[in-house]
Amino acid sequence: MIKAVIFDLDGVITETSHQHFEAWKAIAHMIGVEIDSSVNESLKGVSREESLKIILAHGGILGKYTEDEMEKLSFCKNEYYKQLISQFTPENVFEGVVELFAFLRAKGIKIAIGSASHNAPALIKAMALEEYIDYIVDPSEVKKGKPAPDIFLKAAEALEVEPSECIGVEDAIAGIKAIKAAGMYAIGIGDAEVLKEADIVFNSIAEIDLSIIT
Ligand code: B16
Ligand code: MG
Repeated sequence: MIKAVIFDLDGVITETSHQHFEAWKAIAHMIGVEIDSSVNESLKGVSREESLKIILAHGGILGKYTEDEMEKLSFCKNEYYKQLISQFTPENVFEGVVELFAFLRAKGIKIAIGSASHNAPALIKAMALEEYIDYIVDPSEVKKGKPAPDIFLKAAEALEVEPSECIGVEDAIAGIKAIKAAGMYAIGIGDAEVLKEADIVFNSIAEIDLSIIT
């Protein structure tokens, strides 16, 4: 019996990958690295620190910067990203999300956010979704990011449910791997070819077949 659904945020509830990309592109350009949308794909679901390392490796300059310098670059990226998402409103919520949340609430199924983003609470608030959410995982409280299962296991623990009683919803390969490693049922949102490790894939959240959940 399903007792909780744990949702990724970026790419599942709203689209922030464009804003993450714009912010990383600007920082990368500043240090002489150009990134395209294929690099952006590899950043989805990956922590800020790991994302910077992927960009530096892409530019062939991994190891050039000290930990301190990398922290400053990540800080600058986040400041720019925060500016870009400062205009987010309930209009930015993907179609079908509010209806799905209301359906889960009515069924007594708990809802958590299992995002790698430290900006998730601010976005949930800006999009007026707080009333539906029982728990938001703080990524700084878990040891390993996606594809490790930690974020999803933390959500299950906080909601006091077993992993086998949870469904995870993700748009990134790293996220699907994390859900499966946590021992949960994985719903992928996006391309079935890309998310082939998911138990089932839908094009969008609005297309989820609710009979899977109940
Ligand atoms: P922040 P998700 C992830 O969110 C993004 O997909 C990824 O691009 C980003 O680097 C990561 O959050 C960390 O975000 O810099 O805001 O802490 O897909 O796990 O919701
Ligand atoms: Mg995502």
